Amino acid sequence: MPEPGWIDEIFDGVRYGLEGHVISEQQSPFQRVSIIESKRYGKGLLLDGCWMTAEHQERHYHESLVHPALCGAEAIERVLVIGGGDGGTARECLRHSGVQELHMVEIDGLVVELSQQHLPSLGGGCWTDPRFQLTVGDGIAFAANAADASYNVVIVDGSDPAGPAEGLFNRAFFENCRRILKPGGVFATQSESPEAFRKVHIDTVKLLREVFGYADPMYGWVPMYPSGWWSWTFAAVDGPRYRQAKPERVASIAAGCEIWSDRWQRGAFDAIPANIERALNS
Ligand code: SPD
Repeated sequence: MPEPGWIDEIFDGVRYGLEGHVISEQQSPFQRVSIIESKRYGKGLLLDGCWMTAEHQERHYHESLVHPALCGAEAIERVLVIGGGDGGTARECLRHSGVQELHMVEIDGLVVELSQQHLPSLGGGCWTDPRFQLTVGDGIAFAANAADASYNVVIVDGSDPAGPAEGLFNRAFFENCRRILKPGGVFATQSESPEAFRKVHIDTVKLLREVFGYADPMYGWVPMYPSGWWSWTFAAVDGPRYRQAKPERVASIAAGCEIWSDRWQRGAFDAIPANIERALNS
């Protein structure tokens, strides 16, 4: 077994690290994919040296990204996930029995392969669920080619806006996501840290408000990400329906959540930092 050491994401003069060792490191056509074993959070995944997920911490991120959208959309029969190759987002979506079809489009097949091999608890049963359909390909092109009004919920689970994920933060992509949403639909994306990626975060929320009409960030924690303070932004065209969780859907998933609850969600939307609220309104 390799000597344990520190595995760090270095960002803007700060190191965000876990004690552990690297199990597998491979270069895909898109990025360096690393699987690590950590002392505190179990096995984890990094892409190009940036933290993506870890077994004993992933619930913070995936529950926050999925449940406001799946509890707020008018209907949830057809769900599209762009990115999310570790399977955590698909797993949380499929906990909702109203989901009949879940299409996931992940650009990097190596992320899927290594997650299935080393992080099986992330995807859980998603990989063999008959409702689940995986496309290994470009999610931006997939959204551009999808039919108008074809999904009830569109969720973007990408990495930071550099490399393969850069196009997941621009107007053309968001416009396609709005176009492919059915009436009463909800769009969700991870929207970076209000501290470590302040400008990207503000620009993303403002752009989503322009494109959809309604968009609000929700704040929580992902301890190993830069600053540990993270955000997810939800958007809709017919009002902020993502803020109103449908009681029957809450009842069906709440007991199985570690972080998310209807109450937690309300607080997390309200926990907008004053300086971000001012910047969004300026
Ligand atoms: N800075 C990290 C942003 C990563 C967002 N996606 C994580 C993938 C987890 N499914």
